[in-house]
Amino acid sequence: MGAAAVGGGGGGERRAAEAPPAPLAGWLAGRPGGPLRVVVLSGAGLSAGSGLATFRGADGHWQRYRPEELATPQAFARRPEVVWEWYAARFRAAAAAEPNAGHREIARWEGRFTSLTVVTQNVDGLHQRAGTPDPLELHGSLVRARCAACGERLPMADAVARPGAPPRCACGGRLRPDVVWFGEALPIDALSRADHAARKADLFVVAGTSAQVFPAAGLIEVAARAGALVVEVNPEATPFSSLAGLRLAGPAEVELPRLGRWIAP
Ligand code: BV8
Ligand code: ZN
Repeated sequence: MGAAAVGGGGGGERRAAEAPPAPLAGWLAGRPGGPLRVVVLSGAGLSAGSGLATFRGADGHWQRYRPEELATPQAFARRPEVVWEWYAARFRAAAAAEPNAGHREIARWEGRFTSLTVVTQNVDGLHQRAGTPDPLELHGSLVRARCAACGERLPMADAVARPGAPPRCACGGRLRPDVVWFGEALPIDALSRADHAARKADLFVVAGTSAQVFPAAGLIEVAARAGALVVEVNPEATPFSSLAGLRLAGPAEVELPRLGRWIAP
């Protein structure tokens, strides 16, 4: 399916009666009052508007560090202090950040559709702080730490307040962020619920992800093959842009509220 690209909504948010772009208008017209199962897949770009660095952008984390240097179990085994300090700094940045208009718009969609499933690769907890009650966190959460030995979980805020880099669990094991590193399995329950929702989706909104990390990115194809209208919200094109029926080529904090005026007025 060819994507219709609709660029930068800057300032457009004040035009109350802006008509939806053709692919969305036709799609909405074909579903008067029908079931609308909506899935949102979010990535680091959604939190860029909250001041948090993305991974692969010009100022992204991976410009300074290679993923395998920091986001793998091997890196933690080799350089636990460096890895811990990197995540502790990211935790502090996330805790100091506020959800933006993109997170808030997704939270506003709760209860507006037959179903809404929010699937995120983000570990920053901003969806929940914006009011989304139960996002499926495919890559875990930076808001929690867990013991690498016994699996005990605790709030990251408590872990970073303890001495040591990394601090130790009562069992003697090292504490680590409760995130999913490269080569580690995703939480099976969250992944299977996300996969199920993608297969059933009528509308699949992909916001702020470069769609390069799997299996999360594969959900876009699952939804498109199952017949969902894919809407991609991202200033840059991605490897999955060709599956999008509609591209909103601007920042999520502008484009998601714009999309919301069409699908959940
Ligand atoms: C696994 C940890 C198996 C937490 C992260 C298939 C093909 C090829 C490779 C694989 C494959 N399947 C699996 C793999 C291997 C690997 C993988 O995907 N490799 C890729 C890189 C080739 N996957 C794994 O290892 C996964 N595990 O498969 O396990 C298994 C099974 C059983 C038993 C054992 C093992 C685990 C993947 C988890 C990786 N964890 N990090 C952390 O530190 O945060 S990945 C990292 O990338 C982040 O966590 C993030 O969540 C994820 C995705 O990044 P994005 O969110 O997309 O961010 P990015 O910077 O890339 O892009 C930002 C985008 O935003 C850009 O497009 C930009 O244009 C846009 N943007 C910017 N500003 C805005 C904006 N958009 C909107 N608005 C704005 N304002
Ligand atoms: Zn322990």
